[in-house]
Amino acid sequence: MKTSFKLLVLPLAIGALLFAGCGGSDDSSDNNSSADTSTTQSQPADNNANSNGSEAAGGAQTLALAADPSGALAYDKTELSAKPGKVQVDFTNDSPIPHDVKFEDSNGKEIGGTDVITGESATAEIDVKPGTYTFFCSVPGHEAAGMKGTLTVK
Ligand SMILES: [Cu+2]
Repeated sequence: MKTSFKLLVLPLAIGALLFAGCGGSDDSSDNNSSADTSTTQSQPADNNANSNGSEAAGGAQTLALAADPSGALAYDKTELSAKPGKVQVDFTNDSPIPHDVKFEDSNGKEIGGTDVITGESATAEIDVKPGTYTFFCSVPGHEAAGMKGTLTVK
């Protein structure tokens, strides 16, 4: 009785392990594919990230950056990081001082940025490759006062 019980249980246990393993990998691939198709229109969302708002599917990345809300000439971060590709930067300036954020590549060429805003938010879209970029506020004197930082892409 004991022996036959073990013989019965062991294959079941192995089967359960195999099944769990399959289930795990199925889950992760399900997540990936459902992220691509869950929006009502099953187009790649890269170009529609703006109009569709909250759901950033596929490779869309969003970074958040804010100016010091009390009016200091500073961002809340001096370092940002992203993966290569399109990056949406949500910039918030809740202070009474006008600010923007501009991005430059390592050659000093501007690749994108926001308008100068006061007491509101703005969005910049940039397309980046692996490397180091700088960001700064273009309002005169602000970058020199410390409104600047580094965006690392890898
Ligand atoms: Cu500024």
